[in-house]
Amino acid sequence: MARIYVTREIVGEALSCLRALHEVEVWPGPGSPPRAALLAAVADADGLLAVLTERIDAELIEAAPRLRAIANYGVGYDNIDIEAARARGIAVGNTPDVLTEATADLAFALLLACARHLVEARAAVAAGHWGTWEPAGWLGLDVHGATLGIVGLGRIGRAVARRAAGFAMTVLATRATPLDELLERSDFVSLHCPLTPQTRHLIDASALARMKPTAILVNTARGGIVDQAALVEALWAGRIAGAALDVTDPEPPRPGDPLLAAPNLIVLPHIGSATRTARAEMTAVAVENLIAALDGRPMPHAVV
Ligand code: 8YV
Repeated sequence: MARIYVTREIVGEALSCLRALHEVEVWPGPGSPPRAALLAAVADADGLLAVLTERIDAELIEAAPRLRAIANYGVGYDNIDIEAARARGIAVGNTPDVLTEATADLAFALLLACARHLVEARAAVAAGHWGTWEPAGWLGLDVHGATLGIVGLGRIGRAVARRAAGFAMTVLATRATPLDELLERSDFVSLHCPLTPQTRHLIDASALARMKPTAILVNTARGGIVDQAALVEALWAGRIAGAALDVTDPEPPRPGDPLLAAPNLIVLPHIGSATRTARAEMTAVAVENLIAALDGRPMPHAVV
């Protein structure tokens, strides 16, 4: 029987399968375990089930001499020092596929909401500012027939492209179209690449300057892909028409972060995979990864 530390209460039945086989401790919350508690908890752990808010770095790996398996609860794993895990022979797995459609749904919801001012319009109604029907009120952008640029045509990017086909959109993707050209031609730009040293601040001031002044940026990937200071400036200057972010850097933004005051911006609290089904399936995949690795088998969804 191995000892497994789970850094959050997670949804779904699958955790009971893990409990049947191993000794499982779950951080009770609220929020994530403080760093000191996490370092203490992994000291005698063989397996770790972590979410993106936990920094699994060389220090943590060193503090966990028995650790053999890390199951990340998510498809992105930029919170993990993969090289440090590899050097120690620790298996690392993620939860792809099961959250693809939920995340693509949210990307499209953000695109539509930003294009048609849904958030501001709803707030105006709630505040009693719906005077009368206005011919020139709340004018937004056409989504149907527009050009969508997808940065990162992986599983989620392709799922967004499938939705775009239903709206008769022209889809450009970084696989076939150079980024500069994609930014210049797109009415909507949606980010779906992982956060790596190469993609950090991929969307910086010069990238934003290439976008059409009528264009909208959607980010459901990782906050660090966008240079947020440059985005705030571009929004205030009207260099792009709007942005819709499910992810920020850091998460949440600190109180008083200029991002929160920027115009034509929607910010959501990282809910791309937040459907009951996706989250329960993520639990199942993370548990399968752990059980396999602790049993000496390859993880079904291994990244190391
Ligand atoms: C997860 C995500 O909810 O899968 C990812 O990479 O960003 C989200 O969908 C998150 O990672 C939970 O750890």
